[in-house]
Amino acid sequence: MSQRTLVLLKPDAVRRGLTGEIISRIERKAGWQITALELRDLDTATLEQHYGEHKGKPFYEPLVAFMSSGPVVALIVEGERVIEGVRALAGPTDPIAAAPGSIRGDYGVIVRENLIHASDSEESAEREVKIFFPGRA
Ligand code: RTP
Ligand code: MG
Repeated sequence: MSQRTLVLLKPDAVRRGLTGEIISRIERKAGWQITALELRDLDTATLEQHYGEHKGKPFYEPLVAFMSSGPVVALIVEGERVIEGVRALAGPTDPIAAAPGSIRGDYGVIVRENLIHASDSEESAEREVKIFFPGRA
């Protein structure tokens, strides 16, 4: 089933020069297409919308501070089972628990600075595409 997903390469990925490497892994998957790609700074209002489900949790404030600490690369990726697929490429939230070979497992150490966000369901994907690329809604 063809789907679309919203991917963010977080400020740590941009600062460390890992965006090309991460985008390459996504591009190499058969049949997936990057249909939007933009480097941008995120303001607090955008992050409140995006991470609203985590508001009130202890990691929320430091997460918003981290996500506004530098530019991110926002992408829409489309293709077969791409929602589950990009999350599989990313690995679990905690990079130390993520298997080597996954993006977080290969490059991450800190839970917050885990390099990549990818939508976790079709509902999240549609909601997040509207936040980052309103013209594609
Ligand atoms: P994401 O939403 O960024 O794709 O990541 P995820 O689904 O794997 O993780 P989620 O539970 O939605 O958490 C969102 C982001 O918050 C940071 N986080 N820090 N205990 C902590 O310090 C903690 N827990 C989560 C991570 O950056 C995580 O990706
Ligand atoms: Mg999440």
